[in-house]
Amino acid sequence: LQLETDLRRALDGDELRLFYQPIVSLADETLLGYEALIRWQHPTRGLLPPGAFLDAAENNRLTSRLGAWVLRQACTDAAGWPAGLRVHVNVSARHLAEEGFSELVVAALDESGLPPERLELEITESTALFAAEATLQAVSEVTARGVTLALDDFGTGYSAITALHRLPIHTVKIDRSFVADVVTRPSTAALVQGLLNLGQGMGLQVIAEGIEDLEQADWLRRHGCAMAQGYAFGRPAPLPSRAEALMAEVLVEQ
Ligand code: G
Ligand code: G
Ligand code: MN
Ligand code: NA
Repeated sequence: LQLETDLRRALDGDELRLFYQPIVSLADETLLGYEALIRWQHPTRGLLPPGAFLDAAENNRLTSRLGAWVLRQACTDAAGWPAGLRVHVNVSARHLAEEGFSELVVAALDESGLPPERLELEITESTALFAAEATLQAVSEVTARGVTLALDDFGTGYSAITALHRLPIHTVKIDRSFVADVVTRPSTAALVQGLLNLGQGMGLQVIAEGIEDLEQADWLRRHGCAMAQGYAFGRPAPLPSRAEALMAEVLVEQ
């Protein structure tokens, strides 16, 4: 299989990239952190989105290699950011259930020097809902150290509310499909209001995803949503290289 061969080469070489999308406070638009989103800089096919290769990785037992690369790279990158900023890393259900997952997280934190409180792992509702004993164990080991968990795509799974009871969730991310219609569709507005109430009532952090315009941002702010992510605040993008960052500092100082 060409894709599999290519992916093995990508993992051995230097073809995978992490893009970062800002997560902001809706009250004042201050930067709170970034979500890491994987891309593959393929030598002939160009920059590939995760949909083009994550399933192939899962089916070829490359999940843990790919997941380990993402975790290590994200922790290393985030360790160089200003101290308040957190990093969100997407974790697949399969990787989370694999033996050695919690040891990997601990190693990524230790090697990078990133304080555990600055790492949030994003999982999907089905990951939480169908979590096996191994997953529950891995989660309790990493959360005991201070790493937090976010429930991604909240509201789209089979049973969002049950998922909240299965694992120690810290943050829920309201799926962008709801945000897209929140201003124009009263039934979606009611649904999002319900999700916000649920999150607040349970003492969870709530992030609205996929905010594309200021009307959506305004609606969410007025209805009590504290945090947001979306094209309106920044698209996923590579971090500036060290050289560019230094150059920017020099320019600011002058
Ligand atoms: O990055 P996009 O812009 O295309 O992301 C599409 C999907 O891929 C999202 O659901 C996101 O959660 C998932 N995804 C992005 N990066 C990673 C990653 O590093 N690991 C896993 N498991 N999923 C990821
Ligand atoms: O499932 P997850 O939330 O991890 O995926 C994030 C995905 O959402 C990525 O594919 C990212 O590129 C995409 N995304 C982020 N912000 C926006 C947005 O404002 N609009 C749309 N359409 N997609 C977004
Ligand atoms: Mn995510
Ligand atoms: Na999402």
